Amino acid sequence: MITITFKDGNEKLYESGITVEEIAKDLSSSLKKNSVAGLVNDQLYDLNRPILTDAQLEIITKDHPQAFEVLNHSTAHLMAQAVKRLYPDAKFGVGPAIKDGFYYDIATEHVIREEDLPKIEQEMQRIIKQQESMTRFELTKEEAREKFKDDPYKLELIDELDDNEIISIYTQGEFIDLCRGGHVGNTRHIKHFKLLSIAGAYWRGDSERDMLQRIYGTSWFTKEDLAHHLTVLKERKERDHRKLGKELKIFELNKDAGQGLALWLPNGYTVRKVLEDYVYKLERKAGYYHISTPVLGTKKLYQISGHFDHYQDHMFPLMSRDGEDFVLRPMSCPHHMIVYKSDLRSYRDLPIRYAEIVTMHRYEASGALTGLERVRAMTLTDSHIFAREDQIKEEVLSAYKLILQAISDLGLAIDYVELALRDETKGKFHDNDQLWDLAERLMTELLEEEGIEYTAVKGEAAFYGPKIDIQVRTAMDHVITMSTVQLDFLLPERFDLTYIGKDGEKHRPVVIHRGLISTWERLMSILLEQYKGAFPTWLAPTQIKLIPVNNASHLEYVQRLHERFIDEDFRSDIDYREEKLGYKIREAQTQKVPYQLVVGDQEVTNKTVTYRKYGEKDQVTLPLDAFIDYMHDIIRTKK
Ligand code: TSB
Ligand code: ZN
Repeated sequence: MITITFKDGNEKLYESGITVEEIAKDLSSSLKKNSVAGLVNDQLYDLNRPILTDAQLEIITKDHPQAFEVLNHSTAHLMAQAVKRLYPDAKFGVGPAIKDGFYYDIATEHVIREEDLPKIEQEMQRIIKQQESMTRFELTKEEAREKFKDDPYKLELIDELDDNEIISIYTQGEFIDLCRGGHVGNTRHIKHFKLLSIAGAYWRGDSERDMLQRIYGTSWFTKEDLAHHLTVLKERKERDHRKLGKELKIFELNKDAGQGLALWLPNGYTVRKVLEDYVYKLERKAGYYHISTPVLGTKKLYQISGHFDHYQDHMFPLMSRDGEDFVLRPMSCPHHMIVYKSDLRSYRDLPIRYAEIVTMHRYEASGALTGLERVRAMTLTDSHIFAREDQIKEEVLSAYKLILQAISDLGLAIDYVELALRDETKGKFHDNDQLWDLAERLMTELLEEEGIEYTAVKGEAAFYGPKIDIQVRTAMDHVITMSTVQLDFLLPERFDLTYIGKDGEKHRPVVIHRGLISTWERLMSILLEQYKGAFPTWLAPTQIKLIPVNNASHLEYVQRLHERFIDEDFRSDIDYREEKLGYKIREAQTQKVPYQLVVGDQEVTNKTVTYRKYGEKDQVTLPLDAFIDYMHDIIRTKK
């Protein structure tokens, strides 16, 4: 007999070899129905794994935080068995549970396509009906090597384990798999699942190694939960900027042009241009001066700054000409330091705020590239502010406030503010402890004093200093940085920046790096997702779409309206095509044009305008001048 101690301290005697499922059944029938696995002495146990010694037991029920993981991991095994039945040559990499689901990496000659997924699901259903027990066996490393001798991936995993480690394998009908465990014990417990997609994945994430086929799926305890999750996924897809960017003809990504090198189409470029004009005015009002510096710089420049030592992983390789080495810049800071040094500075000149729309290039791993969200060529609304020490807090704060202003003008929602600090155990940060302590203290104090809520995260700082980052959540549920203010004592030292103080002596300024509203690329991805492609009028690529009911009789008036609108600086377009009226209206709708103006006899006779706003049913008729005033108001107030 063994003693089982429960979480609440109660004890009970059982026959050795009893399973979690049997204990659950003994306690109550509802507990049995809801049990998924067990924690035996804090170790995850399958429902059907025998308990052999005295132990502490917590039964994992469906509402336990670990239950979803156990279910999804079990479903991954189920899928692997089905795949192996359909494609007998299949070998398997890893198959973990992930957030909201699971995947399994598969090597087979058969190229798995979307159309194959229902077939695999059917086979999974068959295995569920067969009620295959998922049974655990423990082997020595030698025995495990023998069992998996035809499977190079599993052999590699086995070889990495300690020599005297006990290795567990699971059988499930004819299928065996290497696994630590934590399963639902029998395939009949798996009920509500769906296979979602297929992607390529390198074995061990290494691009030098085999490319496997990864099938993603998701598994839930109830039909309703599964249905709800599938709706969420569908909505996410609808909001995904990659899909919207294509439909609205905003940007193009093309293998031959280069991965992560986005091409801006007329609609995208128009929005970008409006944003650029907006940022220019905003910055001029806030005391910034604009400069322009090249995308190429010498290696030496980036050695002085420290980018070469701390940031090389993110840089494209060197280019050489006439015995000189060049880099494509990953940041503009070094150039801006040189601009500061182009003149003698006095304490009265500070702060100096240089702003630039900076095109820069970063090497990002190909697996990390995501539409416009993470690219390799990007253009940042950048600034470097040179200030005296006594001006630091004021300048960081006003940069932060300007960012909030821009975010509010753009109508964007932020997720949270992050204070990104260094991790002193990692080599990617500069190593002057004193400067780090000072910079981190100042940034923390400022956030506290201003009552700004923030989350501090170690290891996310820039190599030169701490950052205040404004984080946004994407349709794919990634958290990315939109805006940033960074405090830097390092670059002023490395470039030996000085100003003449009141005392006539040389002093060192500090540098504040500021990214206002990210790169145009990332900002566009955020705008597309947050507005679901329906830009507010002031940003919309086309603000007014003129649709003549009948080209022969209405085109002349339409043409006059169009010219008037252009004179008023509205972005107007005419749909001249000999298509059905309904078709043209529908297309203006799918292009999410904010104002659709259908022009017929009434409008021509009365010199009026009849518009329908995107997303609204009703039409409104106004005299032309009233409509123009109305549009100016909408655009000026950024409604
Ligand atoms: C603010 N030197 C500073 C600058 O002065 C700097 O470059 N900071 S940064 O590294 O944090 O980048 C600034 C912003 O660029 C980020 O906050 C992010 O919004 C955007 N960004 C960074 N990497 C990418 C990328 N791969 N694709 C698109 N945008 C990016
Ligand atoms: Zn910078």
